[in-house]
Amino acid sequence: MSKTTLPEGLAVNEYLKDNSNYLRGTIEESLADQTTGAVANDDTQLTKFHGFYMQDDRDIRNERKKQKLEPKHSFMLRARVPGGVANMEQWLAIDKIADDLTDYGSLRLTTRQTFQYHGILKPNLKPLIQGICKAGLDSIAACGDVNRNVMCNTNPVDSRLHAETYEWSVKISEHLLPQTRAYYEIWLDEERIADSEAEQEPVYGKWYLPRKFKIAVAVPPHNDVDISANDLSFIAIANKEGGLEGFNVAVGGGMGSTHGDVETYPQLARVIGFIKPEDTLNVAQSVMLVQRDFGNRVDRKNARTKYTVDTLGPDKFREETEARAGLKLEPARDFEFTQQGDRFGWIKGIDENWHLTLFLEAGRIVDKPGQPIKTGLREIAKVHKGDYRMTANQNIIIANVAEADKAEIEGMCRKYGLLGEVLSPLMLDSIACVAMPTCALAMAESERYLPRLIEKFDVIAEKHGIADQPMVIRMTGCPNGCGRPFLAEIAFVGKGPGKYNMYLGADGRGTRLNQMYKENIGEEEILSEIDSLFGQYSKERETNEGFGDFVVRKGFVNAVYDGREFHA
Ligand code: SRM
Ligand code: SF4
Repeated sequence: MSKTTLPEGLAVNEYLKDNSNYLRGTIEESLADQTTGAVANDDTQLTKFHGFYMQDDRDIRNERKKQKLEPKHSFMLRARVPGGVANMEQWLAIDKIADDLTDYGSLRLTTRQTFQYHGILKPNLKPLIQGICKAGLDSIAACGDVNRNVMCNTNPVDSRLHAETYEWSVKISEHLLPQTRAYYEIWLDEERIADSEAEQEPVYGKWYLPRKFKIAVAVPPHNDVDISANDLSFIAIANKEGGLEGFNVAVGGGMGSTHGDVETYPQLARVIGFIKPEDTLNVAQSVMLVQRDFGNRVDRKNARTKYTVDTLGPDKFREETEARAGLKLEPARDFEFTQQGDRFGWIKGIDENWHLTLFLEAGRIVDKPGQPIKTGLREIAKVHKGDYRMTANQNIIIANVAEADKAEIEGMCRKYGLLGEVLSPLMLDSIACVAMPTCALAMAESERYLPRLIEKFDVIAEKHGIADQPMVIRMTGCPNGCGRPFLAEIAFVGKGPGKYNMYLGADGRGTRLNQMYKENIGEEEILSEIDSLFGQYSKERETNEGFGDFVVRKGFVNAVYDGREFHA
């Protein structure tokens, strides 16, 4: 290990990165240690840059403690799939790896258009990573203080604009990948070929970023990627021919906060200008470098780009971006988002192919009694000639189906319970983060609870005659915000077992934050609040008024357009 050249007083992760020899650390030694299912503490921070986290099964944590056993360690791995597109050969490989190399035997689609495996035992990590790489995927920079999986509007083929923006999301992802060969050496047994800093990390440098960095590309009017949860967003602007004129650039969105700490808050992305398509990579890199250079390296709770933008101010942030990019951003162009979430059912693309968006409960792909969806997606993958597209809302699109194959695909979806039941608008627009039993930070259930809670909301909505009214409802097990709860019309954020803070008032378009309405309530109180609110909404709403707009108009919460007013 080299001696650090960093000043004292920085966040501990800064010294870890500095000493890691470009993300190698002692990961190889940790893997070879057969006395434990864990990896060394410092390595748990570095493995995030390689796409995986150490976890333990929290359902059995106390029982094992009583038996004086170490926690049942296993690993969660997240793949990097820019824009969420997987071909069928890849899907079959992804599916088989879940069966062969994970304890849970499931796949979990995430809120950032990729998938995770849970329950990977240490000896299975290397074969698993080799398996996904063989399928042409990887997990480089899926987590860690680097640019993460780049999101893009799903259904890219429903217009020329979508196809072009998807290409940009892939290029941005490739352009901002860390250059260290650590991943290839440790997991793919490649020779070490570079040594100098310039060779190893020409853009990031030795200390990478102060914190995670997230990018999304969106095509208005659909805000399915929730641009306001991203450090950097590119909002596509169409030219007269329907192609890509360029992008508005938005910076400093994010969700994470800590209960009771008003210094932390979710924030909306701010638009700082417009660029031509050919400047996209340069500007993406330059925004990231402003965050690299100005982001807070002392306090990780204050280190995301949203705080850097708030500290510098959007104008200074733009000037610093322009200085690094060597260009001036043009004035932002007009655009409007009209909806979050996915568009379910069949959509026809410009190339005459069809695309079918399917709802997956909290993104979990596993065979359930009467609903063998994992098997179904596998069997469809064996005959489907197009691809699958993972959405930013934990759902999946069977994309590029020829007219002649449409009936067969739809029949298979019905057979395997992928299309079988009629789902309520509340369920379709819901997101639940993973939370228990794998997430180390969960304070309450989410994935295993929200769908059952929404079934109860459906009964209440029916009673008040508003069962056909869409509403964006999200739940997370803690305030880190993985299910983007602060952009939901109704949100529940875990406070403790069975207890949630309830938030109201986002606009259903992803352009306004919600605000806390009730603190630390359990199911009984939640249902009573929902009953009262739905009752008032059904009687007093204006024509076409969404639920989030209604609760703001009625003064239940404030309209929050700046995260610094979130706690007011
Ligand atoms: Fe997240 C940490 C799961 C999207 C904000 N997130 C975690 C960890 C890794 C917990 C941990 O650090 O030990 C969770 C693993 C749970 C598990 O068992 O799988 C976790 N995050 C997820 C996923 C799987 C949720 C899901 O149900 O789909 C999403 C994976 C996305 C991906 O594929 O890359 C996921 N996380 C998000 C999002 C949503 C987004 O990006 O659109 C956010 C809010 C946006 C943002 O970043 O501001 C988000 N995750 C966080 C944070 C808070 C960051 C902050 O600024 O404070 C943490 C904790 C941290 O970083 O310290 C976190
Ligand atoms: Fe875990 Fe909290 Fe993220 Fe849910 S929001 S997955 S509980 S870190």
